[in-house]
Amino acid sequence: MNLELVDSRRYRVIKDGRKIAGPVVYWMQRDQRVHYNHALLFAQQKALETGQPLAVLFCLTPDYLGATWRQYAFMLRSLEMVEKELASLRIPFFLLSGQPKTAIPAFLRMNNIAFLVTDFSPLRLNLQWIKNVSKKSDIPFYEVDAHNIVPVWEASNKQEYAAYTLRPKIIRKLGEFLTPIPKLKKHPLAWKHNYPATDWSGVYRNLKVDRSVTVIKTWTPGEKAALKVMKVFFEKRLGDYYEKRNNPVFDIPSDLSPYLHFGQIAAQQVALEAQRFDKNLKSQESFLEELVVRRELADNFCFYNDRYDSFDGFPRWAQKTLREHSHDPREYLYPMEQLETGRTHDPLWNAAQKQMLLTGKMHGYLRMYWAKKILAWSLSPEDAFQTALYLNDRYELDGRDPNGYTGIAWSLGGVHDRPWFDRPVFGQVRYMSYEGCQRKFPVKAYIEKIERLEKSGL
Ligand code: FAD
Ligand code: FO1
Repeated sequence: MNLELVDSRRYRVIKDGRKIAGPVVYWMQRDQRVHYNHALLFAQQKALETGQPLAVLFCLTPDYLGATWRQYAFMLRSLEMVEKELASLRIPFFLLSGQPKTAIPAFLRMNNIAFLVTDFSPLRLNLQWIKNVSKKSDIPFYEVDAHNIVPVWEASNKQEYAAYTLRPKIIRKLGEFLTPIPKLKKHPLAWKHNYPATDWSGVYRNLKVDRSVTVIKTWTPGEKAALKVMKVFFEKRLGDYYEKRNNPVFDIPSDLSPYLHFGQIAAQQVALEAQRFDKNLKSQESFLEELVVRRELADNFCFYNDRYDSFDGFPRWAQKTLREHSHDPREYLYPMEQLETGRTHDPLWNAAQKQMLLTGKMHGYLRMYWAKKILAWSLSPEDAFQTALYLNDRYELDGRDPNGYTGIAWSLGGVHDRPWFDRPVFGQVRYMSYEGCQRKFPVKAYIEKIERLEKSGL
């Protein structure tokens, strides 16, 4: 039977492979949720067509791009709930550990798997993992863009210059792709043998990871929590989003980024809900601009520019102007330890850094100012990129994301931006100043807010 649960433009064939009879597996990486997950739906479609059982794999690697206990705990506690929810749908969840290139092919062979599906990430490491696994297995292997509303390869076939060049291409296709996502069915066929439930306490105990970066208790992980955060945002704050989203004294933005980063909620589902919001169309529009255009512009940048995490990924005009100013004297230079603990001469920058340390999420407007000051206080733009990336990915719950690489590349190297007037160190890269922030929002009130947060010991 041929049922089309997933639009065929949403997946790519990694390997045609040899057709055999056997179970279907979804190797979950980026989209760590059960519902509204196109990759899982596609795997179920294949299993139903061939009358086979279906399972989900997750390969836990301890050294994922410098992630710390803060991010792993948020991710693993959510995967525990994924396992439970899948079990209620007769779909086993297997947590493998180690490198995917060994763990995944071994599982496929041991269980005589006939069809492999995974989800899509534009990041180099995830693409490398897929290549490695594909080389060591000969069954059909498909990759599904379950993260973007318009699949990245459908939206554009090249690196876009800026939001205004991608926006019309996305909007033109929203009608076909921003549609309700089918519900996952309870799977009719059980896995053919018994299997142990995951020993989660053993996983937490044995995970080799930097535990010096604490878990933030105020963040509840998982699909259910993500839906609650979305609901509260729509009810209480979306109405003010247009007016107040850039004022860090209020906490207007959705707080969905950690859930979107780990795929614990589907952007497509958030967008469908946001479209129903009619209290303030300007707010609805500016939220969708961020959630859809800005976020998919970041995937476009990382997918088509393989130097997305370095100076070489900047547009040529920015590389040229930054080079011309590479010998300009730096007013301040700080060692990592002083930046990390938020002890510079700039109280606004310190407050933003401390907000990230204490809450796991810096306000979006201040991330631009925060990164640009790192450019001003680093010996070179290359150093600045590495410093900003290290701090961002070590402390942000939403770190290690295409949005992060792109946000830093925008701030330091004019990606998706344009040349401005020439000035020391920055050249024509857009500059942001303390006074400029004061014109936008009451800086002192924000600094006091973070001081109160610090004293409250959270
Ligand atoms: P909302 O305003 O509620 O936005 C909703 C969603 O839209 C976000 O969750 C995000 O998925 C998307 N979005 C919003 N703003 C942007 C943007 N500027 N670019 C791309 N997508 C956007 N975002 C991350 O997810 N991880 C990061 O590590 C990260 N690092 C950043 C570093 C710098 C220097 C800059 C300038 C931006 C960075 N961003 C990052 C983008 C943005 O700041 C965050 O996505 C946003 O602040 C998340 O908060 P929210 O979900 O409450 O935002
Ligand atoms: N993906 C995995 O498949 N296995 C992991 O062990 C893993 C750890 C991890 C830790 C922090 C983090 O921010 C992301 C992590 N991811 C892991 C990747 C993530 O699920 C996404 O695939 C990418 O971050 C986005 O492309």
